[in-house]
Amino acid sequence: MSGPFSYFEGDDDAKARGLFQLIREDGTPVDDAAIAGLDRDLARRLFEGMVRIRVTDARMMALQRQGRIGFYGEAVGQEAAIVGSAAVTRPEDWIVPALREAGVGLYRGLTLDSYIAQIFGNAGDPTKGRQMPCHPCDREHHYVVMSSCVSTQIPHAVGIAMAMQIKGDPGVCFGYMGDGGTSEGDFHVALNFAGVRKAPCVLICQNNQWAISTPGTVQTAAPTIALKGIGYGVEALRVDGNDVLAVYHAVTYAADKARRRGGPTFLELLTYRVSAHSSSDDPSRYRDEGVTEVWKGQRDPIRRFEALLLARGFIAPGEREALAQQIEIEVREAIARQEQVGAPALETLIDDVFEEPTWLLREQLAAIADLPRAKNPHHHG
Ligand SMILES: Cc1ncc(C[n+]2csc(CCOP(=O)(O)OP(=O)(O)O)c2C)c(N)n1
Ligand SMILES: [Mg+2]
Repeated sequence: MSGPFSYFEGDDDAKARGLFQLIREDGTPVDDAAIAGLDRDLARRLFEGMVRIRVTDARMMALQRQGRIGFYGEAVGQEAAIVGSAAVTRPEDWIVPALREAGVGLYRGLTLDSYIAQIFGNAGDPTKGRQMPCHPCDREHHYVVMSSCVSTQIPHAVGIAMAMQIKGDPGVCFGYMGDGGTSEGDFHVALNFAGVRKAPCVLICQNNQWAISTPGTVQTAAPTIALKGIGYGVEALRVDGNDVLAVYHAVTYAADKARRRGGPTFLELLTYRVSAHSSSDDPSRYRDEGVTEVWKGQRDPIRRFEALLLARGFIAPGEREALAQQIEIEVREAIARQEQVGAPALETLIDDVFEEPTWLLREQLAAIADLPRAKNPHHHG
């Protein structure tokens, strides 16, 4: 094999230190032949998925600044890593997200209404208002709610994959993490189990180079995050996470292997957290925002793919703007609907603890029933 795809035939070290890329920063292909067969419908779906995340995030952040929701975490600049991997998943697979993968859920069928209901913590929230905003879940589409504790998602993902293996379930489990997550003990336990048990999982690290205010340079002494997989006998790939086609092909390689029960793969998708960590953060306090501007501008993943699609005639000039406008209408309509929905019924507070609420829970519920309630059920002071 020649061209960029020969990367997959490299030795372990070369794959974990290299950087698989199909589209250059300016939108030109690294190798014309390598993307000659690009499917127009797939390309348009990837593009649409990325624009959807960008528009939704901007709208929700505005809502937070207006005081209408308590908290929000954006994924600006990471859309290629999110959508490029989401597009590989199949309905039978399970997804265990970390902080910034709501776009994977949306791509798989999580509705905007359910996503926004969770952020409001209203009666339509499948988690009954018990989680912070930005913890969506979708049982129907096998999208597990994010566990807030960094890195706990990885043993969850590997454990689900092991269960699928034992039960003879044909799917694959996709587990996500951030660069910060790879410094926690759970990461090492999970990778070890994945390697030993050949768990059918695809473990994806979105290396956005920041863990709140901790930069990648002090996160690890390993030359790359991908290299950490090798010690556990897990094949590791390092990919340009702002190149949606590179992500799509690398994750396809990993998922195909897991579907053949050929073992797990650990992917480092190199990207950048262009936004603040969350609506509670101000990154100008701890980093050079001049660097951010570079990632926000010339390295923007949507701009890069848009240039390629325009050159191929897969989208028309102005189509991105029209698409963004259409999505913004959908998001605004979903917000308008969900903002009207009231808080979850007070009785739901004691659901799901025991099969039948105990006398103690019922007594506590009765004791709080007459207390005044906040108008906005999810307003974090
Ligand atoms: C065990 C644990 N420690 C600390 C935190 C607080 N915290 C939330 S997100 C975060 C950083 C996560 O960084 P990374 O894994 O790189 O993900 P990113 O935010 O960049 O997507 C920290 C320290 C937490 N949620 N859980
Ligand atoms: Mg990070």
